[in-house]
Amino acid sequence: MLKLYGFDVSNYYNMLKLAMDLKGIDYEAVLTYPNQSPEYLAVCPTGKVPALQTSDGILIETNVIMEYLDSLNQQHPLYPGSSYEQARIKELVKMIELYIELPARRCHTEAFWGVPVHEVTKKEVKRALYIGMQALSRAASFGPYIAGDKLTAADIFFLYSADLASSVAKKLFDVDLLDEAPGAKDLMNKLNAMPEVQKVAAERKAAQPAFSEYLAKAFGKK
Ligand SMILES: N[C@@H](CCC(=O)N[C@@H](CS)C(=O)NCC(=O)O)C(=O)O
Repeated sequence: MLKLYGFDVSNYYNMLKLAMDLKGIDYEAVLTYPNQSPEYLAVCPTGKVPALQTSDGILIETNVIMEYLDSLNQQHPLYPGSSYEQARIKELVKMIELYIELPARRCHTEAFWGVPVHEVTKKEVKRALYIGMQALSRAASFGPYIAGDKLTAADIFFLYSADLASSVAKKLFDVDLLDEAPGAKDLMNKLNAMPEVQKVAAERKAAQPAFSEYLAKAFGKK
């Protein structure tokens, strides 16, 4: 059986949990926080999560794992359509990761864990997030989903990346990032109303205390 390494508070991990649920793929969850222990580095070269153990070997990087999962069965295709349409979904996934997820991540410590980030970094991140969300607004359809009328991998990335980035923008800059992309809020609400998404959210909430303990050790505070 597939083994998924990660923890329920991780947004990248939750992307894969949702994908597996939608696609009806069974897996064993292996509770793992990111770490640089020799044991975990032997499994996952970066020490990050998620990582997926398959019968052929390990896979890392969420977008790569998502594409692998989608190749396993025909249930709820996450990259539907022609070669061009599939490439467009991958393009949108990449835009969300590079221009929304990664800039916001630079401010996670201050937004979520009370560990301050340099003012220059915050200034850069604020600008990058505006530009990133506006770029996504131009590239995406929001009709109602990111790539059109079907829920695809791009929506899963949007759900878990734009959500965290919006929290960062609200907490640190007091702005509503989703206002930069008409249709984004409606889509977020639509996705959050899905029972599969609510299940992931409930498990995330339940896992928060254990994650806080982990952070307390990692950063020396709660
Ligand atoms: N590019 C990786 C990023 C994964 C990632 O950053 N995961 C976080 C947890 S949500 C992590 O492991 N952080 C610890 C670290 O960066 O060392 C992916 O797509 O899977």
